Amino acid sequence: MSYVFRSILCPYCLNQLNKKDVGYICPSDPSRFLPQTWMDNLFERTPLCNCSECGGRVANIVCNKCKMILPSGILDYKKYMRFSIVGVPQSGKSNFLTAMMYELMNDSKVPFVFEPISADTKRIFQDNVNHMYNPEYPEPVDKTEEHFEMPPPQLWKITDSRNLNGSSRDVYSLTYFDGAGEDYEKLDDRVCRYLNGSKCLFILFDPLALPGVKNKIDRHVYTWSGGSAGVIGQQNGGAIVSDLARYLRNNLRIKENTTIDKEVAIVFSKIDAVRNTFGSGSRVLEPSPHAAKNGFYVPDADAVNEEIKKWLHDNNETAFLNAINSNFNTNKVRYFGVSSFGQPPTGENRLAKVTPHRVYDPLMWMLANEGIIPFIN
Ligand SMILES: Nc1nc2c(ncn2[C@@H]2O[C@H](COP(=O)(O)OP(=O)(O)OP(=O)(O)O)[C@@H](O)[C@H]2O)c(=O)[nH]1
Ligand SMILES: [Mg+2]
Ligand SMILES: [Zn+2]
Ligand SMILES: [Zn+2]
Repeated sequence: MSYVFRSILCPYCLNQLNKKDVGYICPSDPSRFLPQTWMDNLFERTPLCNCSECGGRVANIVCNKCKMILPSGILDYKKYMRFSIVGVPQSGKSNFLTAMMYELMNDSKVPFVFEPISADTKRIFQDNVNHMYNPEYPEPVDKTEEHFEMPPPQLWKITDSRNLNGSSRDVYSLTYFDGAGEDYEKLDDRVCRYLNGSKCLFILFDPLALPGVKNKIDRHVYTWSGGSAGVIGQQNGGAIVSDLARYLRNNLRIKENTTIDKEVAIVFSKIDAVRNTFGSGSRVLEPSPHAAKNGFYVPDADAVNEEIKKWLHDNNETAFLNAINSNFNTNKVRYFGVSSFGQPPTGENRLAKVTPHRVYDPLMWMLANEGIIPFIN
């Protein structure tokens, strides 16, 4: 397929790659570099390898900056999306990402096909799904190991299946990292590029870490939901936000007196465990309407946003709200409430059948911000 070379994003090192930053190698012998012929150049196409083993196979594409082999379709993607997910240890990141991707892949109302495109992504995702969605013995996914460097990026391909009559489909890539909470204390070049290049930040907060909420929760539910494992059990909500904001500022190289000007989804995880702290008629506890509405349904999102702010206020977490307001551009902040399991664990490392709740709302918001799905009013 021919294409006009646009700058692409290396999903591994997260550098923006121009034509000269991309190389072609023999699929059978990675040490053999293949030049583009003048015809390849003219038509902007990937060269073929005519060595005896390959016999005309399409060459592998490599990133000249990090030397990783890039996904074969990478030059044809329409958009390279990244979101960053941050959250202290045990806030629920890994279970949330697993539930989000699994539900997106399996909900017939979602008009996109999601596929993992690297061996690491497939392995990690499958392993997590085998835990959470195990028909006999569902259990939470394991705690993420702390990494000496960055964790491997999780790479997904998203194919838009709405344009069924057309011959070509829009294809996007989505990259995120699921680090251990402890990784987020480090400064690293790649983390900087990753955070800087993300238009959208997902910040996961564990409602059980909020002093105003935690005393209202059944002790078993609290313990089985990782409530006592969090290292920040003693901090108040405002301090948790300030710590995260400091980490983001350092990595984004933003001064202390400027707000963090990105779209920020403030996502409260584990909503199942704090159900009883929401009033009757709660919108947060209602199922997500977005997929059925074929877009991001703003009236619902606004109601959820307001309800969570009020809930924080009613639970003496005004300091949390103030810390968000003083660190972020409030016009770009939205509050979400999700549950990866749908109901609290039934024992230590023991789940009932998982029925995730609203897990893909933040991603729907991001897709709307990217212009891929519409905002519906
Ligand atoms: N009740 C309830 N508990 C949850 C939910 N999601 C996660 N948990 C619990 O929260 C704890 C932490 O979940 P993880 O997803 O591993 O959290 P993490 O942020 O990835 O943690 P690190 O890998 O240590 O950074 C586990 O004990 C989970 O069982 C949820 O939706 N509801
Ligand atoms: Mg984790
Ligand atoms: Zn690279
Ligand atoms: Zn070859």
